[in-house]
Amino acid sequence: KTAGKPIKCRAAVSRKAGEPLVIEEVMVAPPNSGEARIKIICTSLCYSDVTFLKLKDPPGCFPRILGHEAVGVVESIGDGVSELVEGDFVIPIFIPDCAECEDCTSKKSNLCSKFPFTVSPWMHDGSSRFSDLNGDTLYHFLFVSSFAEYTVVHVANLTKIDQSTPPNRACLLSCGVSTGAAWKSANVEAGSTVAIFGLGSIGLAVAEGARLCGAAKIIGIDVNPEKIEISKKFGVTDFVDSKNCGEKRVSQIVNEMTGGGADYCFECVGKASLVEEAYSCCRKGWGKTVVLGVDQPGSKLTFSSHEVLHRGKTLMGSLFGGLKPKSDIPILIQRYMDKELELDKFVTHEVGFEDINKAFDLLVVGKSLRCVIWM
Ligand code: CXF
Ligand code: ZN
Repeated sequence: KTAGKPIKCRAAVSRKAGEPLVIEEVMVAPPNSGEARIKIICTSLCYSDVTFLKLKDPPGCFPRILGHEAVGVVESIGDGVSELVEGDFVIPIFIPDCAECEDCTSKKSNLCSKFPFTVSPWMHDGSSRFSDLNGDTLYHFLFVSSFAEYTVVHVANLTKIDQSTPPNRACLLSCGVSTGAAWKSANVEAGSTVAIFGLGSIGLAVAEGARLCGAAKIIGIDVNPEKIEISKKFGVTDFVDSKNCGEKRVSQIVNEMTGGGADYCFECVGKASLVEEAYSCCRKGWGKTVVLGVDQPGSKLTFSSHEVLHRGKTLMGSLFGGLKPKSDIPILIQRYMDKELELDKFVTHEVGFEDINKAFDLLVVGKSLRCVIWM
């Protein structure tokens, strides 16, 4: 029995900005009140792991255990935990869902007020459950830190799933594919036109959802023309090569293709200039632009007052696609089990834990969508 005792296990530690992760033995403390210790079954790589590995400290933060897309099984629980028991299968999710604050009890918000989301190097109580074998503290990442055989996560950041769900598919719902499920919170209707800026996993997850919603035209926009073929599998019907628009702006091309703008535009890159482009090609009167990408902190958006004030458009920001983890994830899993939401095509690679750095290499050069890492 390991409950109540520290566990020694392997973790892939990010020791220095931009350098490969180092697999080493670490100590994982037992869960505090409200937390669970999880044995990770598999994890997958999201571009945010790359972004935070690249950051020089500060604001980068080392040594750190990255990773935030995963499926695990509960090894032990801390005091006061009633919603999980040992052996439960869970998906950790970086935005908390405490189930009791004004936001979590409202259908209209997914931004918990009890544990406000920040990119903190700590657990919610400001401490770490990880140390290396010298006794030095290792930092957490997005309240998940899944690049370890065991991790500790607050129950507000855990969604229980059915044990029959394939873990190497369910892990995608921890971040990228769920963020792209913003089509759900945006209520994309049958017959509508959708423009997607950026065809990585998030953009393709938007396309997949727009396809499920019965969108009539799904325009994919990317700097890389190699995305044309793959994006068709996700429902993209028209492609704009943004490096080859001649004199025209992408928004002008989308406005022409849609006869006045798309009903829904999604920004899936994290670039202020693309938010402006997306907003300029959503339709007057009812067009909605949803921002899913995350730009550098402090970046500024510029809009003309005419475009914002006189054209009836909506600009909406979100984290995790506006989804509420504990209620929306089970719905997405059901749609996967019903063979509607096709998660398989996002998984381009699968590797063993010892090859975790290969997963980074593949994602950085744009060769993979999602690489599953088995522990
Ligand atoms: C992102 C969300 C915004 C802050 C950085 C991390 N989440 C997941 O990739
Ligand atoms: Zn992510």
